[in-house]
Amino acid sequence: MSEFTVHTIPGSPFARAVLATLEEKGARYRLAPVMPGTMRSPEHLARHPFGRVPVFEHNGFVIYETQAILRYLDRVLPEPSLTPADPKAAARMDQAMNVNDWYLFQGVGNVITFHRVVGPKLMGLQPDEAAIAAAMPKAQAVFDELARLLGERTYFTGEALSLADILVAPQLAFFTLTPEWAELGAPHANLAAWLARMEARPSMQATTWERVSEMAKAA
Ligand SMILES: N[C@@H](CCC(=O)N[C@@H](CS)C(=O)NCC(=O)O)C(=O)O
Repeated sequence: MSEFTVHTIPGSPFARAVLATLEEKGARYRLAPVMPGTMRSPEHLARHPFGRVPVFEHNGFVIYETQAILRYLDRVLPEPSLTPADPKAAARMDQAMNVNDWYLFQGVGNVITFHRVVGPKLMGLQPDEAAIAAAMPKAQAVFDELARLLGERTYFTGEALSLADILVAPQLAFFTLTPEWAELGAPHANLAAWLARMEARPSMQATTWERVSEMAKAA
């Protein structure tokens, strides 16, 4: 029998994308909690040489990098498919996923949501207002582009959910916990409505920070 294990700290948006994909596929899985402060431990570095989460295991096969994990899951659990068959729609999916990793997370999410949410909640840090202000012009450009890419579609690639939606939604859900959401996300009615659609999905409801914390406690 397949055994899917996700190593993560509760709250990680990248890990939430993996968990939500498993939920969308109706797969059973196990959460292996990584304790805050242990990301650079020899034990975790053996799983992830860059000291990050998530790390994923399937019957002894270990892999990190969220996009690789999501695509692997979509291949080993083909139903329902989360990759469009149409080449242009698939390219749009890949594009949005790379916008997530290269522009939304780097220098935007890992600054603004770190200083507003992760640092205060997990490390007792005060937000670095100067760092947040410096990240805002790039953040504005990324949110504008995400809204443009989504357009009037139901999901990023059309009428059907894809891996792009599942990767981006946890990052944007994190932004709704910050005051910057009012400036970045809320003015884009299409993006806000898409996020509401995503957050209403059982896969997203099953993988909130609170639900993943409960899974971690029960593990
Ligand atoms: N490229 C990685 C990014 C993973 C990542 O940055 N995860 C964050 C949590 S959401 C992390 O582990 N941060 C810990 C750190 O930066 O020390 C992926 O796609 O999995």
